[in-house]
Amino acid sequence: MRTLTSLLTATAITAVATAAAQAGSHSQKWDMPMAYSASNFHSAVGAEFAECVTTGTMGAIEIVTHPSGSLFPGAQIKRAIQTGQVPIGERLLSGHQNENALFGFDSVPFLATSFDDAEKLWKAAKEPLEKLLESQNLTLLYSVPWPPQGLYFRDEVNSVAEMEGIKFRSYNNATSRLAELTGMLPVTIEAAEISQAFATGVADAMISSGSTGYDRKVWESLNYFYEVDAWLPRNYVMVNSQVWADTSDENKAVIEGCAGLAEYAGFWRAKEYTQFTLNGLKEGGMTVQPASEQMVNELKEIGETMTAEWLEAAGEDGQAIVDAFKAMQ
Ligand code: PCA
Repeated sequence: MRTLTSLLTATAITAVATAAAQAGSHSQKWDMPMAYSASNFHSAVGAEFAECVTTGTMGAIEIVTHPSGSLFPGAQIKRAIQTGQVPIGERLLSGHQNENALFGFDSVPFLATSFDDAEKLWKAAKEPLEKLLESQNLTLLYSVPWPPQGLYFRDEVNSVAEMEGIKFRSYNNATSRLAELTGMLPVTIEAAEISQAFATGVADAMISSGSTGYDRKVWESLNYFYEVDAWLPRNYVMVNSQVWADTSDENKAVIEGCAGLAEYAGFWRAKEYTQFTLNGLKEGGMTVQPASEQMVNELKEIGETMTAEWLEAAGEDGQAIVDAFKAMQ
C-alpha cells in the first residue's frame, strides 16, 4: 500500500514537473507590429494590453509591441498576420478598403461624426467585420477609434475651390477619393512618414485627427487645422486564426479580458486626447479652428457622393450596417 501511495505520489510529482516543463517550453513570444508612433494613445494602449496578457498568462504568452511601423510598415501588417509571419498586430482597417468596401464603413463622410455615434456605428458593423476577418484567417481582438478627422493645410483655405491642385496625403481609399473630388492630388503616405513628406513638399495637406498631426509635429511644416469632424476611423488588433485556435482556453480567456480592458481604455483615451492634441497644435503655432460654413457645406455635398459610392460598393452588407446604425439614433 505504502509502495503504491509513494508510487502514485512520485507519478503525480513527475506529472506536475512535466506540465511545468511543457509550459516553459511552450511559452511563446508574440511580436505585435503597430503602425503608429510609440507616444500615440493606440500604441500606449497596445503596450498595456501586451503587459496584461504577459502577466495574466504568467509568461506563457509574452506579447512584445513594435510601434511606429518598425517591424512592418502599416500597409503590410494585416498580410503579415494573415500569413503567420507574426501572430498578432494592429492596423487601421480602412486601409484595406481596396480589398473589400466593408473595411471602409468607418470612413464614410459625415455618417458618424462624434465618439458616441462612432460607437453605435461600430456596434452595427462589428459582426459583419468579424466574419469578413475570419474569412481571411484573422480573429478580431479589440478596436479603438481615432479622434474626429479634420483638414490640415500649409496655407489658409476656406472653400473647396481653393483646394485645387494641392498635393494631399491620403491614408486609405476614402481619403484619396476625397482628394479627387475636391480637385487635390492624392499621394498615399503612412503616418510614420508624414513629417518628412510635409517637410520636403511631397504633400501640403491631409485629413487626419489632431492626434496624428500632434504625434508627428506637423506644425513644423503646416499652418492650418480646420475641424471638420468628417468621420472617426478605427484601429483593430487581430490575431492569426490558426494561432488563436491553438491557444488554450485559459489563455484565450486572459487575452479576451485584456482586450476588453484595452477597448474601454482606448475609447476614453481617444476622447481625452482630442482636445489635448488640438491644444498642442496651437502651441506649436498652428491656427486651429472650425472649418468655414461654406467649406463644410461643400464637403457635405462631396460626402453625399462618397456615401452613395460606398453603399454601391459595399452592397447589402453595407446597407445593413447603415440601417442598423440609423435604428440606434
Ligand atoms: N490618424 C491616422 C489614421 C487616422 C488618424 O487620425 C493617419 O493619419 O494615418
